[in-house]
Amino acid sequence: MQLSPSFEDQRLEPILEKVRAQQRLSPEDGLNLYRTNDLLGAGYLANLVRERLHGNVTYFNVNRHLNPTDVCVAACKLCAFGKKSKDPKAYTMSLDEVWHRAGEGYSEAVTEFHIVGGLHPELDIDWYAEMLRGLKQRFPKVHLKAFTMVEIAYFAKRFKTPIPEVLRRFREAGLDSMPGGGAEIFTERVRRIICDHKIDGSEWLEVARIAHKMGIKSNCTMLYGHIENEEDRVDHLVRLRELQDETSGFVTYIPLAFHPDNTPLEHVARTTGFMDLKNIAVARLMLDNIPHIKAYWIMMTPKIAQIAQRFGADDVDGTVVEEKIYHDAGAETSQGLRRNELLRLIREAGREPVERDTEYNRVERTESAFAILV
Ligand code: V47
Repeated sequence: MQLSPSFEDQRLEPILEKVRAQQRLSPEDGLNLYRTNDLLGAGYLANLVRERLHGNVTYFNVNRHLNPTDVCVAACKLCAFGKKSKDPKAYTMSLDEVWHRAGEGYSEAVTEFHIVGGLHPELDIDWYAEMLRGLKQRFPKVHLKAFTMVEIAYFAKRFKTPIPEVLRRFREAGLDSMPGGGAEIFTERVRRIICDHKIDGSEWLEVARIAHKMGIKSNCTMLYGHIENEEDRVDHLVRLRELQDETSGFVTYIPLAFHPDNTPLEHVARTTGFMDLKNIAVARLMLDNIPHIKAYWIMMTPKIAQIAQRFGADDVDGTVVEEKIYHDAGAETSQGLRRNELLRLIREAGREPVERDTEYNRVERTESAFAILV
């Protein structure tokens, strides 16, 4: 027998009916979910979907972030990471440094390198291909999740090379999949203010479409908690859902909370726990065709990421080791978590931790490999 919850907000009743019947939610349902104060009601609904898809499992991975350069020709108001090349604080690693840095965080345990950087005005396409090739040679078992749609569009323009050709060259050099960054908010009105130097929303989706059609999977994101409204967020989710209907290429969606420190939008208030959990829940309900919803602990804090596992999230990201984009923007979380800390975070939420690789295959650890990690 199914227990019927009593919602504080009657607008959630028809959504419950749709969730039970596994029907697609409308943009209006999305707006009602964003507007309700019945967070527990929204979380209950999202948890129904999450448990239907993933049971009691929460995924995590052992990964390492690499940011080869923070030099960036764009000057997006949302960003505290990118620097002009003349800025004395800017850095660009040599290829040897990238490979060395990858090795520093590497143990037998790492299954993924997550590689993103600024839009550098001078590095050429061979440099990037060589970086991937060198990483693959040195760490053949590690999955290379590299370059956002924004970077790929920039390379295509700067190297006067069509997007499919850029992707083909990178795939040949070792690229396995792509992260979900740079999507921000697709609505032009907002994009013009927070990231007017970036490709527009349709172009972001077009690069994803091309990659997916070439068999390259990716993640997707949305940046919330700045100047966007509920309509902008629903529009963003619906556009991701439409592309996913076409390509099935998105693996995981990650809502990213805006961190204002050290950005020109410093006056914007930080997101609250309520808003963070709401964004997880609405995503799980609206994105019925994207398999995984990630509560990225670096951005949400480990405490909120833990609770998010009961509000629709089935993934908490990974060990990360060294994080720059959020920490430059004032994140107070640590830069990495050890594997046993992730395990505790998940177990104490009453979920079963499953270590995964980037493609969500289970990673089984031998005793000796495990000993390195704890
Ligand atoms: O693209 C930049 C955002 C993204 C700020 O694919 C900011 O598995 C908040 O995309 N405040 C990078 N956000 C992070 C990202 C990501 C993270 C974890 C996993 C995956 C994945 C992807 O962070 C950027 C941009 O959208 N960002 N500046 C800021 N001040």
